Amino acid sequence: MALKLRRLSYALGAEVCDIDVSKPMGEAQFGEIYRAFLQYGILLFRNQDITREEHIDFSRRFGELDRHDSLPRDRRADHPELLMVTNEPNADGTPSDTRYTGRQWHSDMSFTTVPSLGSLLRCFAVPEVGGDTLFANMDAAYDALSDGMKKLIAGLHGIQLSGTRKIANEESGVVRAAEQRRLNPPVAQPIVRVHPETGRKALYIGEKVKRFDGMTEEESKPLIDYLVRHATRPDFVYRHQWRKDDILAWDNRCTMHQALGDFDETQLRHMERTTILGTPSGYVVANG
Ligand SMILES: O=C(O)CCC(=O)C(=O)O
Repeated sequence: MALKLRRLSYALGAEVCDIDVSKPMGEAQFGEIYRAFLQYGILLFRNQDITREEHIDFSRRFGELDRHDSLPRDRRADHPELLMVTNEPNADGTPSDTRYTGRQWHSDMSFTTVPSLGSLLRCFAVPEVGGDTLFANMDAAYDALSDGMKKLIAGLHGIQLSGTRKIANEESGVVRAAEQRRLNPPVAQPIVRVHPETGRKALYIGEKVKRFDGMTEEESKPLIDYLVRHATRPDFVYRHQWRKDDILAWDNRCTMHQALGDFDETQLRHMERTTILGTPSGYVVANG
């Protein structure tokens, strides 16, 4: 049966309707899903009241899963393939380490030399209002640049840092950021990347990029800021309003995203993410 798709926005994204991802799925049906994933950059599956194992099994159809060794504090002890994004306090009452995950424009695992192919985020609980996530189409953002700008950025590499969360000022956040940086030395990634499956060029920028390799921060910042601003123009962005049991799958090779803090922090927001391993890219820099 042909896949029933509903577009989410002009910029990117489609909902796959009337599907239960925990049910057995043949190669042909998954092939259709994967083609839609490549075409739309984001796929939404609603009403997926499934187990953690089923989330993991479905994610494995997209590729080999990351066990999150570069983010050991954030993974579930019982399922290392699942990364927590939650404001639920720890058992001892201390605040969750992952409550501010994703509060800056980024593409998953860009700070490693094996950036992610894609991620599947499952929503367990959302606040009454807000807690939305923004996604930007980085193919469209690249295409819209002038030829002059495309030429200027063609050979540039951006140095991506881990542990750069905007809100990490209390002690646990500072300790966490230091650990992250120890585990993940700075990595330079091309500012323009070619999608290994679609062949399309995409901007590979975000708020984890500190400077361009071979340039100072002061020299780099205006262009980094411009490129992030350009890529996140409303024309290129989809804003997702979560419902419980949504699963959103995104292609990290041609999108970036940001979790918003537009909600009452006393209400529970709980997400769990699988991360699909991508192909090697970039190089470690000694003087990040
Ligand atoms: O919680 C969200 O909405 C997004 C989390 C995020 O940025 C991530 O998992 O990479």
